[in-house]
Amino acid sequence: MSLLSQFDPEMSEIINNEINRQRQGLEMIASENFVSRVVLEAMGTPLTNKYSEGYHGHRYYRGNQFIDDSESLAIERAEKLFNVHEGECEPERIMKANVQPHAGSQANMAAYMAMAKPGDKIMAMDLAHGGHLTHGSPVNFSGSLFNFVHYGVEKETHKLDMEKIRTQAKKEKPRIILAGYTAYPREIDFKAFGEIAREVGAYFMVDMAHIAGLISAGVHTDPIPHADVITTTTHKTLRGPRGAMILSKIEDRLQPPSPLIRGERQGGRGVKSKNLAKKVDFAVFPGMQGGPLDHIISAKAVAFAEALRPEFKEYAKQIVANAKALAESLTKNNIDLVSGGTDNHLILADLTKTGATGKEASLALEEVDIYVNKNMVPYDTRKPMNPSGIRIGTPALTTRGFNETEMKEIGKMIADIIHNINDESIKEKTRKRVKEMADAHPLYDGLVV
Ligand code: DSN
Repeated sequence: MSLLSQFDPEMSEIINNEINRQRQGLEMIASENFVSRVVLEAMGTPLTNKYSEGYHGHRYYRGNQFIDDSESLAIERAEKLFNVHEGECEPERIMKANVQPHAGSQANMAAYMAMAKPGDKIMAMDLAHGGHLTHGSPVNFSGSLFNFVHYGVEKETHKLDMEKIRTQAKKEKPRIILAGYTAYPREIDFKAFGEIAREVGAYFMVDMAHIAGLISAGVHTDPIPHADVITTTTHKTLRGPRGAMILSKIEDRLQPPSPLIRGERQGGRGVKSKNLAKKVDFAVFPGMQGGPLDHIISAKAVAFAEALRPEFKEYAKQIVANAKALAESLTKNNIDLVSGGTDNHLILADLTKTGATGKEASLALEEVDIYVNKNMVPYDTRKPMNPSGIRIGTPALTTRGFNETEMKEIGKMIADIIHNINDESIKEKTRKRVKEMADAHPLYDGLVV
């Protein structure tokens, strides 16, 4: 029996229930994944006990010699993984990692604060077209503090038209142009974005949270040469612990007049240098966060070590191969896909023609232990809480070892449920098959807490 189950059987039972839910179902939420046992182990250590505000060699509290080692190792591995360097190398790859952000939202907030001041204009993708809450939604800090203008995908193709984005950027003259999305199934042209940003005198920021693992493995175009600041969560395709990190160019192309960074709100203290990475560091701490989550930072380092191994490249390739197989099967089974398919790890299905809404479909799929999320589709006529689409992803099942043949079968099962949303016999049959498939790919074998 674990110590936890002896001390707190009530919580132990809840956690074990969740572990079993993850084991027994098909996890197809595009932003979710399963960390390895070694990452799990690293997350649960006494490193959680330490306060370590500041950075290596500049901490506010004593006793941080090993925390310095852990954070430095995480930074070193992050920089190796994305092939960036703090010193001598091609200028477009001179970047520095900050591994302290607790989550993607904090990473984005710090990035905005490092490059802009409240009220400045930021141009990003519309949430309804695949953007993120922190990309300027009015209900989020980003939309309240900054003046966001949004671009979207084309009505016919559901793809980005870079010429239209160029025209809009020239008209809007934003301080930051942001690319990187939560529900865009296509390759992003980072080079074109970078050129546009330079043409209009804007910073180019990338939020690569969804595709970081694909980028690190060379399965998606690399934003590094083009972007000034890149944020990412660490728990999606990167398959690390829940958290985030930021890669920042050391050279600040535009030297922004940010009051926070200039220190006007910090009693005259702050970062006045032309070093953008230092401004980002300052925006994370003390700008945004207090003590870093040191146990999570150590687990990020472990996950980066895993992602540096050759098998991770195979994993990333398989994520995309699985998504393509799934897309093909859904299409064959009369489910419309936004943009007609996928280049990455996710698929956005437009269910309008099926008669089911995204909410109904996600609930029906949950009944058979397949987990997806309801999602707006571009130009959706429905509301966010009951939109027309669902988003489906392959990173988690690929971690469990699912292949293209199984993805094709899963595509048919998903389509059958959606086309027969109230048919209990189909649900019963599907539930059984889901269990067989899940059992064939054991997860956290033997783990009980
Ligand atoms: N919630 C994440 C997603 O599902 O895309 C983004 O933060």
